[in-house]
Order: sequence, then C-alpha cells, then structure tokens
Amino acid sequence: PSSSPSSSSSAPLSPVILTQDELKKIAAYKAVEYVESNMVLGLGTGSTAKHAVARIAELLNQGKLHNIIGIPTSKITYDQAVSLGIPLSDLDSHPIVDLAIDGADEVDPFLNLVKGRGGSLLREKMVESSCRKFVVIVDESKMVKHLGGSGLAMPVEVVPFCWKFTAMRLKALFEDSGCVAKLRTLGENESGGVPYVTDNGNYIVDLYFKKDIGDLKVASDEILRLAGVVEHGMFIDMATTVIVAGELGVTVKDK
Ligand code: ABF
Repeated sequence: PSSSPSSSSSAPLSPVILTQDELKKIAAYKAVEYVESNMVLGLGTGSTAKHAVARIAELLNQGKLHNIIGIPTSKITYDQAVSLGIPLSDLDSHPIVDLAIDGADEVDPFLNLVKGRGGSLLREKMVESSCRKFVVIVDESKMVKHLGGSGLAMPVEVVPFCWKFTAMRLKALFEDSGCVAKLRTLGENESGGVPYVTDNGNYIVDLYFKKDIGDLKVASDEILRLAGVVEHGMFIDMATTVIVAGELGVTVKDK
C-alpha cells in the first residue's frame, strides 16, 4: 500500500567519486542480478535502463542466461535490444511479464514514481503493470519527499486533437497547487517549437506544481477521467523494488 514505508539495505561503494552515469550502471547491474533464465522481461527505457539491457545481452552472449524474451517499452529500447541480439516479443503474445527493470524520474518514500520525462510512459505503464516484479533503478538524485515537488515536469500523454483544451483542463484540476501546463516541444522558436510526438503518435503536456498535489490516487483518477488524456507519468503502487545507487553505496528498497 502507498502508505506503508519500505525496508532497505545498503552496501558501501568504493571511496572514488563516481559519475552519475556510473551510479546508474551500478544500479542497473544490481537489478540484472534478479534476472533468471526462461524469464519474460520488461525492458525499460532511458539512460539507466539502457545499462540493464546491455548487461542482459552480455549475460546471454556469455551463456550465463538462456531463453530470455524481452518486451521493450519504447522504440528506442526495441532498437537497442535488436542491435544486441536479445529475442523480443510483445504483450499480445506474452501478457504476463516475470520481471521488468526500468528507470524513473522521481521516487518517493513509498516507492511511488514519476516517469515519462524521457517520453515513453504509456508503453512503460502497459508493460510494468503486467509484471510480477518491477525493479526500478535510479541514482540517488531521483529520491524525493513528494512526487511533483521537485519543480520538474509531471508528464501527461494526451491525444493531439485539441491538446490546448486538454492542457487547460489539466491545469484547472490542479489550480490550488499553482499548476502550469506546457506542451512538450522539440526546440523553441517564435511559434513555440514543434510538438514532441510519442511512440504512440500522441503529445505530452508537462505539469509543473508550486505546491503539493495531495493524495496521489485522487490526482491520478482525476487526470485519467479527462477525455483527451491517454496516460500520466505517476506510477503508484507499482514498483516492488527500488535500487538506488549513491556515493555511499547501493540501497535496495523492497515494498
Ligand atoms: C524512462 O526513463 C522514464 O519513464 C523516465 O522518464 C526515464 C528515466 O530516465 P533516466 O534513466 O535516463 O534518468 O524509463
């Protein structure tokens, strides 16, 4: 439940200062320790998850893992997995996923997540809500007290049709939290830039909050109730384990 705190354990890393990418890689490699032969695996997206995908391919090539079927959560991960020779399928053929490994943009103390700043939230949510175990991998910069409280975007995937209307309604939902709703664009020009288009042909409206958005489940239901919204980036009660790599060590938090 989102109100129960998580347990944790820690192992010290070396005294050398590690880069953020090295921390991401450490978290990713730790997560791959959960992978066993004959699993259907959800393959995440982003600069952390790509290390996990590469590690899985490496273990397959070394013969240390066998008979893995990957379910990619984006076109970019599909391309990476194909290039590394990981056998792939989809949810139509493999509706039960044994384990998914993916990054996140924010993780709260109850292991609720914000995802989708990289743009791939819908496929991620479809795959990760169909899995038996969902291991999230982050460096310590992603840990927050409240989702949406970091001043960074809370992404919402919307259909392109009348997206301004949908953005207006999203903003109105969170008026009390000082919400600003912005269409995600690729580059800026006088007319505001070209809309970012998701793998599913949709747009993303990023929500920014000045104040706490309150109960996450209520916020989630209200967002999903708006016609024009496809999915949002809050992943509530979905992660079963979060692996955090920081300068002081790797922490494994279990739900
Ligand atoms: C994706 O990658 C996301 O949903 C999230 O936006 C992101 C985290 O990216 P990174 O690991 O690059 O910080 O899974």
